[in-house]
Amino acid sequence: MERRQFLKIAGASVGALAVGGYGWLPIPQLGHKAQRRSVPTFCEVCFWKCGVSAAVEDGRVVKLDGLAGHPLSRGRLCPRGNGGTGLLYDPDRLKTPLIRTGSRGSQHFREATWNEALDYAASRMAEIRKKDGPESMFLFTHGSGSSFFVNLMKAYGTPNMGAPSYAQCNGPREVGFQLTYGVGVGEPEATDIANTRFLVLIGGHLGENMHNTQVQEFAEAIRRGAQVVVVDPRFSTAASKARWYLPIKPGTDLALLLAWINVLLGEGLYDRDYVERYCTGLDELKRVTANDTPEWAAGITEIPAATIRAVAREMAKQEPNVLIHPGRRTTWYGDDTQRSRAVAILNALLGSWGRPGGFFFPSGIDLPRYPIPPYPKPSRPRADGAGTSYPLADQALTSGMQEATMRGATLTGKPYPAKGWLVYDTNLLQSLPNPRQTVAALQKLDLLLVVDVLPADIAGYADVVLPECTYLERYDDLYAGTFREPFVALRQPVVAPMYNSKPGWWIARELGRRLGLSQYFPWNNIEEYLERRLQGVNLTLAEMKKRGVVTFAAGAPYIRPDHKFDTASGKIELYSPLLAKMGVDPVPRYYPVEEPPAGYLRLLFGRAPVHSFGRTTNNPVLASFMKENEAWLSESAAGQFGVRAGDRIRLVNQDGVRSNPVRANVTRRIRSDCVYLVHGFGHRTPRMRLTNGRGASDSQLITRYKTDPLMGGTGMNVNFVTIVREA
Ligand SMILES: Nc1nc2c(c(=O)[nH]1)N[C@H]1C(S)=C(S)[C@@H](COP(=O)(O)OP(=O)(O)OC[C@H]3O[C@@H](n4cnc5c(=O)[nH]c(N)nc54)[C@H](O)[C@@H]3O)O[C@H]1N2
Ligand SMILES: Nc1nc2c(c(=O)[nH]1)N[C@H]1C(S)=C(S)[C@@H](COP(=O)(O)OP(=O)(O)OC[C@H]3O[C@@H](n4cnc5c(=O)[nH]c(N)nc54)[C@H](O)[C@@H]3O)O[C@H]1N2
Ligand code: SF4
Ligand SMILES: [Mo]
Repeated sequence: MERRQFLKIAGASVGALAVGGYGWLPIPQLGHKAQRRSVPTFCEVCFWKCGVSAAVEDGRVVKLDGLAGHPLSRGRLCPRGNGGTGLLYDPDRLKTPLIRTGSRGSQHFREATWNEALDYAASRMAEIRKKDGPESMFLFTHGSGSSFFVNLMKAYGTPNMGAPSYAQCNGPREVGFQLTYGVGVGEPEATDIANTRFLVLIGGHLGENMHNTQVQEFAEAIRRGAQVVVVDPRFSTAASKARWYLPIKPGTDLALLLAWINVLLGEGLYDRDYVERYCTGLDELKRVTANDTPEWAAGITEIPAATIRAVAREMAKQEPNVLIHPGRRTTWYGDDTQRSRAVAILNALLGSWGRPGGFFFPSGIDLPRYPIPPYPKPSRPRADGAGTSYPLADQALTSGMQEATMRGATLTGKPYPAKGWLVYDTNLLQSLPNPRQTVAALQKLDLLLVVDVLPADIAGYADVVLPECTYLERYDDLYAGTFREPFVALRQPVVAPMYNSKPGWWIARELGRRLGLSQYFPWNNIEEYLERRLQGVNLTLAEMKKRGVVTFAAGAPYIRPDHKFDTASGKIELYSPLLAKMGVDPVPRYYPVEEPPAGYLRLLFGRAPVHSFGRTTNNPVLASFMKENEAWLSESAAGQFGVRAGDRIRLVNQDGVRSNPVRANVTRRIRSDCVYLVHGFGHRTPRMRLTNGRGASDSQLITRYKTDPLMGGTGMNVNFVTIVREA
C-alpha cells in the first residue's frame, strides 16, 4: 500500500515536470476548478534560505516559486527549491515518534505518542544532568530551527554545541579572512559577482553549487562579458563558461596563489593606492614571496608558467573589479586557513575588498531577542578545543578522533565523556569524516535523540526519534539577513503538518518544560514569540505573513577612505603578526600534500545542481533528475583499471573500505590522477526506500582527514581510492 502510494506520487511528479525548465507543475484534475492561494515563506532545501512563494490548491502545495522582492531569490528558486514539495509529500517521511527496541543501530523501533516519547527523552536527559552533569549532553545542529534547540541546551546547562557546517565547511575560509581583514566572508557571501569584470573560481563550482543568488549573479556576469578563470582538477560546469580553465594538480592551489602574488608584486601590477592606504606588511610579503615565481609554481601545479603570468596580468588590468572567489567548503587538505589567507591577500593586492565587483560590505539589522532569564553558567569548560587546542577556531569542532572535538571527547572520554547527543537537522553519518568513528562514538552514548524529517542514517541509531514537520508546515525563528540590504524574513506554515509530525520550536519547548526550564520558553505560542521580536523592528506578524520578507535601507556597500579594519593594526594584514607570535607562517607558504600511492587516485567530491547533500536524494521530484551518482574517471585512468564507460565499479580506499557499486562515468572532464563523486549518495538507511543503497558515499571513503592546526577544520580531500570492477 505504501509502496503503491509512493509510486503514485513519484509518477505524478515525473509526469508533471515542465519540459526544459526550472519548475514543475502538477497535472490539473479535469472538471475541477480549484481555488489557488499564495503563501510567502522561505526555503530550507539548503541553507541559503531563499524567499518562496508557495501556491496552495485544495490544501495541497502545488508549486513553489521564488518570492519577488526577496534579496536572495529575486523571484527565482534553484531547481532544488522548486522541488521542495517532493520532501513534503515524500511517503518515507517520519510520521510519528519512535522509540528504539533493538540494539543501537539495529533499526528496530516501536511507534510512540508524543507524550510518551517526550517524557522518556526528557527523563533520560534529566538523569544525565543529575548523574554526569549537564555538560555531558552535546548538541549537534544545522538549519533554521536550531535556535530553539540552542536555547534549550544553554538553559539545560551545556556549553557543547556545534555544527558540521563549520569544521567540515567554511571554517578555514572564515579564519583566513579574519586574520587578514578582521572579519570573515560571512553568509550569504558578500561577493559582488553582479558587478565583477574578472572572476576567479578556485574549486568553487557555481552552477553545480547552486546557491541561488551567486548563480544568478554568475549568469549576469557572463552575460555582461566578465572574464572567468576556473581552477579545478575537474572540468566543472563553471569551467565551460571560462576563458581560462586551469586543470590544476589537486592540492597545489597555494603555489598558484603565491605565484600570482609574486607577479603582481614583481611587475608592480597591484593596486598601489589601495595597498598603501589600507594594508600593512607589504615589504614582508614581497620578501617572503620573492622566489614564488610562475616557473616555480608551474612545476608544482602543472599549469604552464606563461599561463600563470598571463592570467595575473589580465586580472590586474581589471583592478579593482576583480573577485578571487573565496569558495565555501574550503576543508580540503588541512592547510586550508593558510590557502584562504592567500586568497584574501591576493584580493587585497587587487584592491577588491570593499570595491565594486569584488566584495561589498553587507548590511544587517539588529533583531532583538525575546527576553529570557540569563542562562546558567556551565561548571566545566567546553569539551572541544575551539579557542584552546585550535586557537583560532571561533565555533565548536565536531569531529576528530584523539583531537579536542565533540566526537573525539565522546570516543576518548577526555576531557570528560559525552553521555548524550541531541542531533537536530544534521546527518552526522554523512557530514562528519570517517563515519566508522561516528558509529563508535554513538555506541558509547547512553542517550541519542534525533530530530529529523526523514529516517536519515543517523536516526537509525537513535533511542528516540522525534519527527519534525517540514519547512512548508511550520513556523521557525525569524531570519535576519545580512546581504546587499538588510532584511527580515518569515517562515510560516504553508499547509498544516502532515501525520503526527511537529515543529522544532514545539519539540524544544516541550522538552524544556519537562526539564523544568519553562522560564526559557516564556511565550504561550510561537506567534506571540515572533510578534514580540518583530516589534523590535517595528513590524507586525500580520504584515510579515502577507509579505514574507521586509527589506531595510542598506549602508554604504563600498570602502571609504578612512575605513578602519578590525585587526590589531587596523589595516589589512598581508603579514600577520598574530601568526608570527603563534610560531606559524605569517605569510602563507606552500607545502606539498601527500601524493596517491601507485595504483591509487585521489578522491574528490562536490555538488550536483539538483541535490543538497544527502538530504534530497530521497525526494521523488529531485531523484527523478538524478537518482544515483557516478564515479568520474579519466579515459587514461579507466584504461589503467580496465574500466569502460557505464561499468559498475567499486572504489576501495587506502584503508580497504569499499564503496557500494557505482557506475563509471569515463570522461575527458577530469584529470587522470583523481576520481570525483557527487556527495550525498550511498545512504544506508532502509526506511529511505528511494535512495537506500543507491550510488556511492564519499563520506564512507573518507576514513582519513588532515586537521587544520589553526582552526581544527578537517581537510577531507586526502583519501585515495583504487578501482575494482563488479563481476
Ligand atoms: N563527505 C563529505 N562530508 C561533508 C561534505 C561533503 O561534501 N562531503 N560537505 C560538508 C558541508 S559543506 C556541510 S555544510 C555539511 C552539511 O551537513 P549536514 O549539516 O549534516 O547537512 P545535510 O547533509 O543536509 O543533513 C541534514 C539532515 O537534516 C535532515 N533535515 C532536512 N530538513 C530538515 C528539517 O526541516 N528539520 C529537521 N529536523 N531535519 C531536517 C535531513 O533529513 C538530514 O538528515 O556537511 C559537510 N560534510
Ligand atoms: N546544488 C547544491 N549546491 C550547494 C550545496 C548542495 O548540497 N547542493 N551545498 C552548499 C554548501 S553548504 C557548500 S559549502 C557549497 C560547496 O561548494 P564549493 O565551495 O563551490 O565547492 P567545494 O565543495 O569546496 O569544492 C568542490 C569543487 O572543488 C574541486 N576540487 C577538488 N579538489 C580541488 C583542488 O585541490 N583544487 C581545486 N582548485 N579544486 C578542487 C572539485 O572538482 C569540485 O569542482 O555548495 C553549496 N551549494
Ligand atoms: S539555493 Fe535553492 S535549495 Fe537553497 S534555499 Fe535557495 S532555492 Fe532553496
Ligand atoms: Mo557547506
